[in-house]
Amino acid sequence: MKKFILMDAFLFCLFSFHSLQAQKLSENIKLNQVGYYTHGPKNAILTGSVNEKYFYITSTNLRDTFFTGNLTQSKSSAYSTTKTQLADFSSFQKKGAYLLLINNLGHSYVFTIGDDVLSNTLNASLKGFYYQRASMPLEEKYAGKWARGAGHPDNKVSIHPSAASKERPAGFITSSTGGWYDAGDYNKYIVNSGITMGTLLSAYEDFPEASKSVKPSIPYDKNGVPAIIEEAVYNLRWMLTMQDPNDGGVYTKCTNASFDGMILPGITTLPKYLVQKSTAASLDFVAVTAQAGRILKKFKAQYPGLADSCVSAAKKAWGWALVNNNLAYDQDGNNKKFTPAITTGGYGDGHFEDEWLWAASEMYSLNADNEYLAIIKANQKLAKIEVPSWGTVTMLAYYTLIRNKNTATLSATAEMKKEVLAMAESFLKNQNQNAFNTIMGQQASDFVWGSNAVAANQGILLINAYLISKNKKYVDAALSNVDYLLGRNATGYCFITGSGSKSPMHPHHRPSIADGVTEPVPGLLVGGPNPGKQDGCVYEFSETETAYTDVDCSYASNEIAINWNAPLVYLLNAVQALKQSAGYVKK
Ligand code: 9MR
Ligand code: 9MR
Repeated sequence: MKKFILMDAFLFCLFSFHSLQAQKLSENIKLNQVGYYTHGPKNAILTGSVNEKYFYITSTNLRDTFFTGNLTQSKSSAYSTTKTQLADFSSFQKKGAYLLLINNLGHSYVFTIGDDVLSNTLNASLKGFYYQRASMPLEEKYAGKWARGAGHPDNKVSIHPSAASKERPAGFITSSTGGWYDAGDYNKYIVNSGITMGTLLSAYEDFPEASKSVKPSIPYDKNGVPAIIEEAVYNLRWMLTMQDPNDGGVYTKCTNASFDGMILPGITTLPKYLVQKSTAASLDFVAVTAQAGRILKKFKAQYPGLADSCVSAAKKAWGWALVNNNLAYDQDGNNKKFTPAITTGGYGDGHFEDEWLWAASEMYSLNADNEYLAIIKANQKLAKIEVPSWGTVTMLAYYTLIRNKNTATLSATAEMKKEVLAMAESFLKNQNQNAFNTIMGQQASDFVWGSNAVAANQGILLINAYLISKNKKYVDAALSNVDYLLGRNATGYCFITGSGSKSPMHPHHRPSIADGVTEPVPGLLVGGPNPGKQDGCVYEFSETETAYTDVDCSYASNEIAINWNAPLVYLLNAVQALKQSAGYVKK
């Protein structure tokens, strides 16, 4: 009898080994390629059609099967011809590395289950900012094979005719050194730095304790300062150079006349300009410097004088904006009047209600003066309520007023809380009708230039809904968008360079293109599916949710940008901070 059982087991092993050997990697299984929390939700998506009822979670050599689950009925996706089936293995809670297998189809990429699965990607995504630093060398000690020279010094930039004033006429030379390169290009834009800095500073403000464990290997100048703050201060110091000390107005950007070629930073010595002051740049500057002033009071010993400088810069820029309250950055208009013509990124925005709201909210949080409250109330009725982007910062005002003790009880804030919860509910309402069961991608309008930042910013909104209500369902929903970014999406890409198994190899990122290193600079979130395809490149797939291509030509789907990485840092940090409260890991 004993012998028979052994024989039986031997034959079974042999049989399953053989059938499994026939299994190959299948790109049709889309899952979070980085990892799932031990006790958290775990979903994968099968795309295409198979005639199978079951899926299996196996060891990485496919020899042991640990879990068997049912595939759900097939669904048609609303934004492509993709058909999907869901594989839910949330009840499988054993730490380790695994594959998901479907007979006669194949297996997924390796994924892990554990208590700290997101921390490497979180560290990498903050380090992505270090790699964007201008005007300082990236030493091998920190940057490894992506080490490089200092890039653009930007210590002699000239005032563009569009920005000329009595004290600083056209051609006046000043310094605007430091800061982060915006994206795949080497220019530095205040409007986009605005939302980026607001988001990073909020990642710290909402979760100060968890932020301390985000520790990428970057040069730490200051003892006891969390890396998020260190990194943000690098860009903050640059932002302060963008203010005209004479009148307080803020230049829109520090830029070449036209984009550099596909070269390493600092190879060209083409002139850089500070271009036209604008209302949006000045108000975004107010918001960031006011928020930084508030936060940096905690770090007065490490950054002597910086908090105070920020507060006075904020007040000065506010004063300028009150006088110049409707001055859009008009690149085309300027190019008709001034030379050289400037053809780099516009970040042009002609609606300032949301910027007034954000700037006033930060100023009021700093100093509860009725002047600011009146502006908050007036603009609250006018500002567009939508997921934040560089041009619509309404929600950044909401988050600030909701977060800060002295503003959380305002009647205006009560309204804002309701609106955040209503938007979160609208996200949750039809989640299970989405073929990928994520919050991202329930509407075609999610798939814009930088759609991955839409996913991350939806996540932030949901985290704020949790902070207001303490209802864990919002964290689960935010986590579905983490899965989206890490591979559970129609393209099957994990959208962060250097993370997961199938991630972008050819981002539109000048250093990555020019450095001769095979792997792109890591920790950078690419733009993602964008059926607009404004770059005119060849896309392998072109449907709404699949319009992404991993070629360096594609700046409309495969560039990277600081305002996309920042919400990624916030979201991953928030989920790490809340993983115990949400029950994803045992205390
Ligand atoms: O490289 C530029 C990228 O950073 C911008 O996002 C994009 C849109 O403004 O433009 C890219 O530059 C391209 C330019 O617009 C047209 N000529 C080719 C340039 C490089 O691909
Ligand atoms: O992210 C920006 C996107 O919303 C705009 O549609 C696009 C075209 O104006 O520009 C994007 O921003 C780019 C900026 O203009 C230049 N640096 C690279 C940015 C990311 O592609």
